[in-house]
Amino acid sequence: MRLHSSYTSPYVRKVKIFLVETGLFEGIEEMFTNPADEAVLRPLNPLGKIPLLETDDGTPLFDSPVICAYLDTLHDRPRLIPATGADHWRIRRTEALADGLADAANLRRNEALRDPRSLMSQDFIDRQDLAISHALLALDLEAKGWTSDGPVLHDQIATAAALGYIVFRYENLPWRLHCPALSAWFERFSRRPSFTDTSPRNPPGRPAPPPQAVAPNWVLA
Ligand SMILES: N[C@@H](CCC(=O)N[C@@H](CS)C(=O)NCC(=O)O)C(=O)O
Repeated sequence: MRLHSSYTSPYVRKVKIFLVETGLFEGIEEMFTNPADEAVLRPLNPLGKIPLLETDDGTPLFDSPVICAYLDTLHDRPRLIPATGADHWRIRRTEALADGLADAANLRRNEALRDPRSLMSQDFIDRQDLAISHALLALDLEAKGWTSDGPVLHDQIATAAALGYIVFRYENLPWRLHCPALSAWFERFSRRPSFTDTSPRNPPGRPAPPPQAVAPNWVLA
């Protein structure tokens, strides 16, 4: 199998954490694909986005929730996404929440870096800040159930990937103060090899990105 990936994408990181946690990582050929490379990505994914998984029979799979659900059928450990029942829907919903957090963080960043700055919409940024703060609070509620002796399922993997992106891009956002359960859980999860081995980094040979034109805010009281 071949995974089209990148150095910083939280969705790619989610897939990679999933691969490590299920013991499937060794069987993967990782290919760093620039989404702007129309010739490689567009024929495989009409949306031109990564992550993109080419399965052993050459089938292209996207997006990250679909890839993870597929990968969960390939290993013989306990499922990270239970196939049925309330836990299935709870975990899928938390994945959607975590992915939405990453979406808001990503959209906000692109908007805050808009050039020329006169085109930047502060309203749009404010709306993403609201989504970021509310999503983090909702994940804090979820994290209250994630004890150190419980299993690490896909809800935690998706949350770790999104939170890793928040920490990478918005290191000054004071979320830990408002989300103590999430913060304590993240401290634990951050020590897992699946997390440390998949840290985002600036692409080789590319300069560090410019600082945010508009610093992120915790918008709730
Ligand atoms: N919902 C998608 C989101 C994927 C996504 O937005 N990927 C970004 C990288 S972080 C991308 O490829 N963007 C390139 C583009 O939109 O042209 C998933 O979960 O896989």
